[in-house]
Amino acid sequence: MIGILCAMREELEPILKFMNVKEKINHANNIFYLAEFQNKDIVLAYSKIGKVNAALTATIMIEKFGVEMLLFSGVAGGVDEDLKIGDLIIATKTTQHDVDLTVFGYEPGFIPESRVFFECDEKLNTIARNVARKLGIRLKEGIIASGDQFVHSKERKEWIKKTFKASAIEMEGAAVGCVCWNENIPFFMLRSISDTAEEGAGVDFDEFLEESSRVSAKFLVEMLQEVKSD
Ligand code: 3QA
Repeated sequence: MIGILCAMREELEPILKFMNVKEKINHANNIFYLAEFQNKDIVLAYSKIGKVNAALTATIMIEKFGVEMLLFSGVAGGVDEDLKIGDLIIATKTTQHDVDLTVFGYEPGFIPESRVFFECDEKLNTIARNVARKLGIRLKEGIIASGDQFVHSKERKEWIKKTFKASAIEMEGAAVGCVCWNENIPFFMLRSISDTAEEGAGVDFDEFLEESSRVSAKFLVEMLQEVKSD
């Protein structure tokens, strides 16, 4: 079973269009769509916004539905200069930019017995790179930083960029990364840029959420054809 996770309904809908949905299961205020796609069993859901919601849905996918890998698709605020609205990025690793235990001498993002960065699965990232090359699509990669805030200021964005060497910002990736690291499940994170996380990001986000969600969804579905599952 493959798990596909989004944060928002708008991010999941363009993926569901490609799926043959067999059953819908309500659990913990989430809807889990059991689907088939090219003979692969898939469970899909959107978690709602933020790290806590994403961690809950990711955990249920692993513990209740027994997924063997988790793929995330959605939108993000671009940090790298060359990331334009609509561009695609995969995470090499994810981190929580709003974790601050620095007064105790820990580096930003660090939690004792946990870690600052959660690595994404190299095999899945290799599949993504190959699919991008085959289709002639530009696919960036880099660190993606997550926090429970919609970033809309140059100052906060620059701090996150400087502190974590982040290429993009969103609100769920590190939560799913953390759950998958603890559960020892391969994790893949794909995002299409909806805004640049500066002043005006809210307006851009509203304008580009739908289109960028579609870009990410289409790429994920292309990729799914190359993903092997049991
Ligand atoms: C926040 C969404 C959340 O799931 C994280 C979008 C895109 N740009 C970002 C930015 N900072 C942080 N995250 C992001 N997602 C927006 S919800 C708005 C309310 O919508 C990624 C993201 N600059 C209401 C329904 O339309």
